[in-house]
Amino acid sequence: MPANLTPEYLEAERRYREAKTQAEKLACLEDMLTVLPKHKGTDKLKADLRRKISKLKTATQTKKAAGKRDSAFRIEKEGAGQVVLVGPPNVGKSALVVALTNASPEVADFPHTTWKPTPGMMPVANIQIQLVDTPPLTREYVESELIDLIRRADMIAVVVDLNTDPVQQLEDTVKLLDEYRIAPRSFQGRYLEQRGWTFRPFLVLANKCDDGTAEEHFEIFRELLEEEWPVLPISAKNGRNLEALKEEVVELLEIIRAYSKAPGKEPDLTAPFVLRRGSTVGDLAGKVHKDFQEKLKWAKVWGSGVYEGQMVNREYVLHDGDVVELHI
Ligand SMILES: Nc1nc2c(ncn2[C@@H]2O[C@H](COP(=O)(O)OP(=O)(O)OP(=O)(O)O)[C@@H](O)[C@H]2O)c(=O)[nH]1
Ligand SMILES: [Mg+2]
Repeated sequence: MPANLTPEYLEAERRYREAKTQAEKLACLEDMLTVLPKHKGTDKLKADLRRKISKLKTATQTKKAAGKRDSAFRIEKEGAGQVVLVGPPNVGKSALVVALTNASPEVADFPHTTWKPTPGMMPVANIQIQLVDTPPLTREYVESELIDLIRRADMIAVVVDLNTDPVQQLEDTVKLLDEYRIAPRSFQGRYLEQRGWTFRPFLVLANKCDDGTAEEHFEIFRELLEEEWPVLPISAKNGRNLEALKEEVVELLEIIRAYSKAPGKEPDLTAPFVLRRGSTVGDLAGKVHKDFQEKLKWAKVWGSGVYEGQMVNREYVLHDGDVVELHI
């Protein structure tokens, strides 16, 4: 064994020896390679690690192709929208899912804790939004199924750790996604050729903003950002800004809620119909009942921009909170 191996390396090696699955082994080997001191004495070891990594990757990829159909990475969408949490290892993605939903993925103080995605439902007022915890996204090993999962989501929340070079973490994540043709919705205009690209709203979550020192780190982070990101300083640990996070998610998903009511009855305000911003009375009718969309003649609306019970046609564009009485 070459001299000068650091405690981090030895710790990663210990985890490698204890790893049970191939995916775990692979991640440990990658960690070992990352923390391996770079000097002449470690060249042979480095080559050895690379060889092991490449062998394991081939093995896992062949296995994956065989069992693709019911993969853990196919998460059925539920609720008003699906938000996938992505980012480098150990930034607190799982901790956030624990803090915001009913799910309980494992949280631990070392990288590569999460191996498979876990969905959980986040209540926001009277609707539910699905959050999906994912394994870390790193350049060393990109799982194609993870990329597919991210591509299918309605929104991408990039989580970074304010205490460990968040600017670099954000840039690396965005760049990596860009290489797989996944980009922020706000960048759409910059791409001349848009075929094959997936544009989604991105939200940057600067996690571990627990106290005043972290707050200062956040201010520096924000100043160093080259893009105008929607960004929030948050703490999965003490709950800081988690309510603001929910509001921002609803805003970026462009969700509105509308309620249907029968003539002479009160609407059920606990059971909204979830629509995208810009949706019309006709769209709502389609959600209420397939027949309604075709047969709809007119509607009465209570809400913003109209007088109480104003008569409107199917083209009327709804606002968040509108109550609608459909007439066929
Ligand atoms: N101080 C502080 N620690 C946090 C916060 N959120 C998470 N942590 C800690 O950070 C460590 C990593 O948290 P995880 O939730 O496992 O991180 P992850 O991003 O899911 O990590 P991987 O699954 O490896 O990608 C744990 O020790 C957490 O307790 C936070 O807001 N503040
Ligand atoms: Mg995790």
